[in-house]
Amino acid sequence: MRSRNVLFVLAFLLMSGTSFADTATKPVCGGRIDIYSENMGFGLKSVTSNGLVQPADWLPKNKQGGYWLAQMEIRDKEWHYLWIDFVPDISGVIYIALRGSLYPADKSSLHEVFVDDVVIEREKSAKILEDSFEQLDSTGNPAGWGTPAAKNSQVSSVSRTGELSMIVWHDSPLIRKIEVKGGLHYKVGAWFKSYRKL
Ligand SMILES: [Ca+2]
Repeated sequence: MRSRNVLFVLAFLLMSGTSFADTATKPVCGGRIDIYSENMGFGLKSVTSNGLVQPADWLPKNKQGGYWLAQMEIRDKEWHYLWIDFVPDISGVIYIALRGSLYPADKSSLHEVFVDDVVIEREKSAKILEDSFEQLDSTGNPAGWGTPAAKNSQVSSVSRTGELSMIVWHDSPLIRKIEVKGGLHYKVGAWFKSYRKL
């Protein structure tokens, strides 16, 4: 059964050769959610998503279990919901980053995405966070969120709900940290929309 599946995948890859070329010349944008423990010091397990989910394969093997990401391609003008669900091995601090998919820096304008309406939920609990990015703090970032560099996030009036959303891309994510309890399911979901004129 396994070998038949491998053959099927190979056949599919051969048949879809042209679409790889299309993707290379016309990058699609994508929404992405990263979750990682502080210093990748503890693992996150049972990770599932409605998008493509993977560990951080650029990290050393012993750190990969502490950093996961989920991403989803966006090929139309609609808002799309992406979620990632996980269970921390132990209690501690985790970081959540909302960003766009990775593309070469010289194509940055092709993969900026709007993000709005993030929800963080914990098993056996009420929602622990619901944010439509309507409140900005004195630094220009949505309250409770930061950016990796010393710059403000980009605010947009293209919103899914309320009046504002944020514009993010791979190198310009919105990040926040939350305390988690080991052994419980957490789910982070957010809505993404292409910034490009499609
Ligand atoms: Ca909003």
